Amino acid sequence: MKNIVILISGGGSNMAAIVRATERDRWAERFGARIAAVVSNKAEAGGLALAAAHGIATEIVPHKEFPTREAFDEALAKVVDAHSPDLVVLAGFMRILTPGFVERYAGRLVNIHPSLLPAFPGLNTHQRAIDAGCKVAGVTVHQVTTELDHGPILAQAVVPVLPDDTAATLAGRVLAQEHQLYPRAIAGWLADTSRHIRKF
Ligand code: NHR
Ligand code: GAR
Repeated sequence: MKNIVILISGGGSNMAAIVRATERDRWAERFGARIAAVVSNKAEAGGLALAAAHGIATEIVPHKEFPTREAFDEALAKVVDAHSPDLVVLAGFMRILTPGFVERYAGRLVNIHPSLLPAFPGLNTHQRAIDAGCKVAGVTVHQVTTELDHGPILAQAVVPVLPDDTAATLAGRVLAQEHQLYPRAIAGWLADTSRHIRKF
């Protein structure tokens, strides 16, 4: 069985979309894959209850309890490794990861970023797209490398920026696309690796 570990910080709506996709599209049968755990750096993350309700293990590693990023990432890696991950999925995870963490999961660490990368890496993407006068915005699923929001692009979706958009209305339109795109991109990754396993 391929184990997916999802890291969240907040509402977890992308995580919820992935959980729904695993059930609706029978990822266990089709890809031999399951969500092994959902891990949050914030105890109050709304997604934890939903994950638990679906019978998924949940863990909290509160970043504020660690003196350095390295110490936090080491504790996080221990918790993640306890679930033997084949794929680690950042879904609204808000802590920048150290090179040590990224290298440990090289090739099996993905993120969803709410802009059309390479435009607008970092935070506050929707306001920046509006301020730049962009006519389209969107979302990118990419592999995570040590350079923030710069890894190889796996999938993208585009939405229009409308004349009266605020950061909140644009974020909502982008988020609806995220919920379609992220499960599809992960299913694609899973299908790819099963093809390799069959080949060798
Ligand atoms: N880590 C690495 N090494 N590389 C990436 O590409 C990463 C990453 C960790 C998270 C998600 C990313 C996004 O999609 C992500 C990609 C947090 C910040 C940030 O500045 C920036 C980008 C992303 C996530 N975080 C602040 C920090 O000091 C904290 C902000 C907060 O807590 O609200 O870590 O946008
Ligand atoms: C999503 O829009 C995601 O792309 C973005 O935060 C939202 C999380 O929503 N991620 C980042 O900004 C990472 N820095 P969710 O918790 O409901 O999935």
